[in-house]
This record gives sequence, structure tokens and C-alpha cells, in this order.
Amino acid sequence: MKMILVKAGGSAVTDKKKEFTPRIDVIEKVADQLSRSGKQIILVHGGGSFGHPLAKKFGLQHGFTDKSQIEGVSRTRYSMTELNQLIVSTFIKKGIHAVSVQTSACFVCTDARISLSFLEPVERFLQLGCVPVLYGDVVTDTKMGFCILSGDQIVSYLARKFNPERVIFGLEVDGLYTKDPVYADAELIREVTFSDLKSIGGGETGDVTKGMKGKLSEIENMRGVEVDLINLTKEGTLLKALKGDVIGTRIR
Ligand code: IP8
Repeated sequence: MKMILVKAGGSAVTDKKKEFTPRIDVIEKVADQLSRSGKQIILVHGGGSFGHPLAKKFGLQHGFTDKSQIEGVSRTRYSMTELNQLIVSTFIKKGIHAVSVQTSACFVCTDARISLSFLEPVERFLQLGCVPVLYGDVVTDTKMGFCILSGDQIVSYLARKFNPERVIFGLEVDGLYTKDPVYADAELIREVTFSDLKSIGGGETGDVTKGMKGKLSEIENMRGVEVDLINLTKEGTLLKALKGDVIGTRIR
């Protein structure tokens, strides 16, 4: 069976307006749908209010510039572990055999791009029938000292390594829009080709990893795989997408 890669966006699984605040209802909804799908899954979640405010406060996206940032490296790493634990424990309560995989222990970057990885545990846990759960994180970088590795870059990397059946990005909006969905005339795009992605703006989110623009540039690296963008906060969307229905935006 081919596996499905799911990215649970930080803006869907946390309250971006309140630091360190999870959206338990969304996390439980995700868990329910994953457990009902019967699919093999690798899940990657974002940082949301557990990652981005701290990363921004200490300027972690710029890499090492000053010793005072190291406190931020440690605190951000710890905070991401807390969010990950919460997600994994919710999954386990719902009967999913989730296994946390610490991102900074299996990826090293060079200029904020993955240059080294150790994914054998991910592959082997998957073969055992577990659901590996990775996350956007602060990782070491051979040039910058450290950097922020987004969950989106991890998904794009895993998609190229593991050739999944499909990739699903769970957001807090319905999909990809013709412009930032804060504008009333923004329209939801149902289907788009990889070649047309460049012409779409998408909108900013204030994330250190560049929000929708950053996401689209990672998606561009996944040509050949079917990619769905869906609203993770709505009832039943993930289960439908896992079964192959077009719920939000399909990119192919
Ligand atoms: O939310 C970034 O991951 P993303 C994680 O997937 C941190 O961009 C630590 C800010």
C-alpha cells in the first residue's frame, strides 16, 4: 500500500493569535479521521503559536548572529516538542499508533535547505504499521549554525523520497485562492497545474517560513505527485481527501 503524506498546518492545529495555545478540537478531528481512513500515513505538523512567535523573537530564521539567540534555539525546540507530544498523545488516545520522530535528530540543513537526512527510522516505523509524526523545527545548519526547517520543506523532501499516493496540506482556509483570502473578491481555485502555481500570490501569514508563498514554492518541488489543499478545521474534509475526493484545491 502506498502511503499518504499529511501536513497539519500550524494555523489549523494551534490558535495563532494566542501563544502556546493548541486547537484541541481540530487535533481530535484530525485524529478521528485518520483512524477511520485505514490508510498508511506520515504526518508532519507545523509550529503555529508554539513555534513562530518564539522563532521571530530570537530571529532564528536568520541563523546564528548572536549568542543571545541560543536561548531561543533551546526554547523553540522544547516548545515544538510540547506541541508534538500533545498531538501524538491525542492520536494514541484515538487508537492511532503514532510515533514521534524528532526532526532535528534526522535532518541537517545547509543555508536553510535539507542537505543531510537520516530517514531509515521513519521508513521502518511505517513498515511496522506506525504513523510517524514529524514537525517543523529549529535544526542545525552547516552554514548558518541553525535555521528554521518548515514542515512544508519536510513534506516536499519526504514526497520526493517516498513517492506517496498523494500529499494533503491541511490549512485553516478552504484551499488556494486567486489572492489573499482576506480580500472579498478572492476566489477559491479548485484545480491548478504545477506550471500555473508561480502566478498565484496566495497571501502572507506572518510566519517566519513565509506562509502561503513559502508553501507554494515547496509544492513546486513535488511535481508528479497529486497535492490537495484542504480546510482542516472543517468537519470530514480530511477523510474525504484521504479517499481521493477534491475538497479544496487540487494541484497536479
Ligand atoms: O509552521 C516552522 O514550521 P512551519 C516551525 O511548518 C517553527 O513553517 C519552529 C517555527
